[in-house]
Amino acid sequence: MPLLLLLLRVLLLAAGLAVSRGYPTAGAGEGSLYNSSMCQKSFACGGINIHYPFYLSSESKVVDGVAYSYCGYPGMAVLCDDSRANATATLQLAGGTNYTVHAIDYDNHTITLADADVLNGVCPMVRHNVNIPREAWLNFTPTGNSTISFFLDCSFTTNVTVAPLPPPELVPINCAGFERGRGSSFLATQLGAPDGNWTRACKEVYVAPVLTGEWLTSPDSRGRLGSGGYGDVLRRGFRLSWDPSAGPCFKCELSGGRCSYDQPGGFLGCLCSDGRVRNMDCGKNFSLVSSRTKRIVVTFGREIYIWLVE
Ligand SMILES: *[C@@H]1O[C@H](CO)[C@@H](O)[C@H](O)[C@H]1NC(C)=O
Ligand SMILES: *[C@@H]1O[C@H](CO)[C@@H](O)[C@H](O)[C@H]1NC(C)=O
Ligand SMILES: *[C@@H]1O[C@H](CO)[C@@H](O)[C@H](O)[C@H]1NC(C)=O
Ligand SMILES: *[C@@H]1O[C@H](CO)[C@@H](O)[C@H](O)[C@H]1NC(C)=O
Ligand SMILES: *[C@@H]1O[C@H](CO)[C@@H](O)[C@H](O)[C@H]1NC(C)=O
Ligand SMILES: *[C@@H]1O[C@H](CO)[C@@H](O)[C@H](O)[C@H]1NC(C)=O
Ligand SMILES: *[C@@H]1O[C@H](CO)[C@@H](O)[C@H](O)[C@H]1NC(C)=O
Ligand SMILES: CC(=O)N[C@H]1CO[C@H](CO)[C@@H](O)[C@@H]1O
Repeated sequence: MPLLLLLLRVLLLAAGLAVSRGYPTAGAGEGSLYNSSMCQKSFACGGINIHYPFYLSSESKVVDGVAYSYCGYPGMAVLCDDSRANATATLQLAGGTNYTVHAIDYDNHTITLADADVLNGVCPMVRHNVNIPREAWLNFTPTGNSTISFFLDCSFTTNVTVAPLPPPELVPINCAGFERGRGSSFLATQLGAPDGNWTRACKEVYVAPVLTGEWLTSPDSRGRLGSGGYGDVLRRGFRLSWDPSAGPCFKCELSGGRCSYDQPGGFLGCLCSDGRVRNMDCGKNFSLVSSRTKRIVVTFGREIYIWLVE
């Protein structure tokens, strides 16, 4: 047993040396302490499990002297309104527009969102485009996305110089209670999303991202789009994805750390499990996995060492 302990102590010392040797020219913030409670929280909100790289928007802390910093990726702050009977997880996109979080798939790095404005009513009004803030680490998924375009308050004339007549693929929105100005309103799915000068006849044009699916393509569903079917499609939401291997975060996370960013999206450092902030990564970490009478198993970063003891 004493031999075992001695071996361990030597190993730990070696690990300490290896880690400290990795940072001979530490930057200003290297090794400063952070409040480790900011990374540990996983919380349930509206049935959604929210954790890194998402974070509660109210959970900012001072990291490396920078206030309002987060443990998570830029633009992935979740507002949890738990004052209501049913808590709702909300993600804000550009312009402070609110999107209700339907699901987060941490394995596939996708989040499904729906415009909070369209959740109620058979024929909801679309009031804006979806704009992802430039600093946010979110993007439309390369597959499975589509769009519905809305052409609101249109007044067509027969004078083609003013605006030519609309293409026949346009679907009139004929919901009772769908009021937008004096003109008529239309929608078009991506398959037939026509572009052209005729849109000048419409006061407002918005494009809403949606998930692809048979609800867009089957003749039955398409027939119902204009009389409220579009509301069902919008409520299913749309999907955004993030790329965890992008940017400085990749090395940090590989070493077991969590990335910290400031409010405008600047990388602050790697938050390590020892409670310290590092510039790039946490170095190779060292942990004793098991020690039996004749065997010591140790992981050192992603390497595994097994010692057999006499
Ligand atoms: C860390 O943050 C938690 C939660 O906000 C707070 O209760 C605690 O006092 C903080 N610890 C330090 C050392 O600032
Ligand atoms: C809360 O949500 C559940 C499931 O989404 C629903 O069945 C229930 O009616 C909601 N309760 C309130 C008070 O909105
Ligand atoms: C988004 O939700 C927040 C919190 O509920 C609210 O304060 C804000 O006004 C909403 N933004 C818009 C554009 O409706
Ligand atoms: C998500 O990933 C799992 C494997 O981790 C895969 O089976 C599944 O099809 C993926 N789902 C989507 C929607 O891509
Ligand atoms: C069509 O509109 C243009 C521009 O407003 C106008 O100059 C022209 O006289 C109109 N043509 C007809 C046939 O009304
Ligand atoms: C749209 O109108 C502009 C002039 O306002 C014209 O130059 C252009 O050719 C028109 N485009 C189409 C597709 O009709
Ligand atoms: C050590 O590194 C491994 C993989 O590199 C990681 O999964 C683990 O969380 C890290 N442990 C600590 C305590 O940082
Ligand atoms: C906005 C966006 O990323 N759209 C993509 C949706 O998916 C198709 C392929 O299915 C891509 O071509 C688009 O670029």
